[in-house]
Amino acid sequence: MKIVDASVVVTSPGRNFVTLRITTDDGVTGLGDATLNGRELAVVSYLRDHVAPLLIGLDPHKIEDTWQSLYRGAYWRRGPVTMAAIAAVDVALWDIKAKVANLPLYQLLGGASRDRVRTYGHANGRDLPELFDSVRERMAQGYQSIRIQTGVPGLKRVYGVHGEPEVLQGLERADGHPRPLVEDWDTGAYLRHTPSVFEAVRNEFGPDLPLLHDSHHRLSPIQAARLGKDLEPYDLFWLEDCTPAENQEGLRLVRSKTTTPLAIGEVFNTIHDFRTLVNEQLIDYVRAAVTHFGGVSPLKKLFDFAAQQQIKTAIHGPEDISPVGMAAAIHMDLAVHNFGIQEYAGYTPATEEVFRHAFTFTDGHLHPGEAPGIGVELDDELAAAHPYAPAYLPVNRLADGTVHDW
Ligand code: KDG
Ligand code: MG
Repeated sequence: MKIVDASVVVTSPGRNFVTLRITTDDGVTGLGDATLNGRELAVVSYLRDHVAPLLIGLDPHKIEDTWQSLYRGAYWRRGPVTMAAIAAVDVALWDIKAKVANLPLYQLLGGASRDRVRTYGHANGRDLPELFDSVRERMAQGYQSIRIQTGVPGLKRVYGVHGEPEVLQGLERADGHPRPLVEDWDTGAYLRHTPSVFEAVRNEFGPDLPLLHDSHHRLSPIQAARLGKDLEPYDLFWLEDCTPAENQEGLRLVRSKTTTPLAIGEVFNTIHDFRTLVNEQLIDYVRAAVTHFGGVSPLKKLFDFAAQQQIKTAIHGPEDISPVGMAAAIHMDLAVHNFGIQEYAGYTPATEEVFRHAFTFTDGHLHPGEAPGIGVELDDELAAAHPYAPAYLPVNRLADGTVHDW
C-alpha cells in the first residue's frame, strides 16, 4: 500500500479549519486536523509546500517512522506550526490504518477503558444573572461539568465572555488591513472579583456541580497562588493555565500554596514542555490537543508519562479544534486509562454539515462511534462553499496600553 495523494482543504463554516486528506493507491483516505487558530495559512503552506511531496510513495502503515522522519528530519523541531502539520499527518495515517483494519481507532489504542467520555462545557456571562442563565442552558444541553467565565467590573471585553464569533467577524479595518480586537485587563480587579463569582455560583447551584475556570495565562505565580487559595472554599474541579504555560518552574510556588487542582498545556507542542510539570507533579491534568501536539502518537506517550505521577488527561477541545481533531481526541479519551475529562464546546450547524461525524454527544458524554477509522468525512463541495476568512485572536492591553498575555 502506498500514499498517492496528500491534499489540504481550508474551509470556514463560521471559523477557519485546515484539514489534510491522505489517499492511498487502494483508494483509502484518512483525515487529519491542522487548524492553528489565527495562523492557519502558515500550516497550509508547511503541509502543501514541504510535507505533502515527502509523503507520496510512502507506506501509510509506517506511522511511527513517518512521524519521526518529519520531526527529526526537518532539523527545526517543535513549535505550533510544525507540530500541527505533523499532527495532521499522524492522525490521517491512524485513520487509514484503522479503516484498513475495519475498526474504530480506539480499538487500535488498546480498546475501550470506559463506556463513555465525560465532558465539560462553557458557561459565561457579563454579570451573574447572565452567567446563571448560561449555566442553566448548558445543563439543559446535558453538560454535567461546567467552566465558569465572567466579566470583570470595569473591563469592557474579557476572555471567554464576549464571544469568539465577534472576534472573527469584528476585525477592525480602518486602513483596509485586518487588525486583532483589543481586550482590556486588570489583574487586581480580576483577583478581587473572581472568588465572589464562585461563591455566588455555589450558592445558586449547590456543592455538587463540578466547576472549572480558565485564567488563560494572565497571572504571575504569586498571583496564581493567591487565586488558587481564594478559590479553595468553592471546590473547583480545576484552575486552568493560571500562569503563562512556559513558566514551568513558577508552578512550584503555586503548588506549594494551594490545593486547588491545576490544569496546563493547551499551547504545548511536545512532551518536553511538560517535563518539570509532570516529573515534580506540579499539575493534575495535561491539556495538550491532538491537533497541536503532533497527533495521537506523541500524545499517547505524554499520557503514559503523566500516568506515572497520577496526572490525568484533559484534551483541549475548543471550537477551533475541528471535528477531525475532536474525533481523534474522543478515541483517545475512550481508550487511555488515566482519562480525566474532555472539553467539548460543540459546533455550528454549518460545521456539522461540512464535517459529518460518527461521534455523538448524549447526557454530557461523548462517544466516538463504531465507524472504522476516526469516523469523520469531509464534504468537499460544502467545504468549498465556505472560503477562508482572515481571522485573529484578540490582543490584551492594560489601562496604560501595555500588552498583557491574552
Ligand atoms: O485559539 C485559542 C483557544 O483555543 C483558547 O483560547 C481556548 O483556552 C481555551 C480553552 O480552554 O478552550
Ligand atoms: Mg484554556
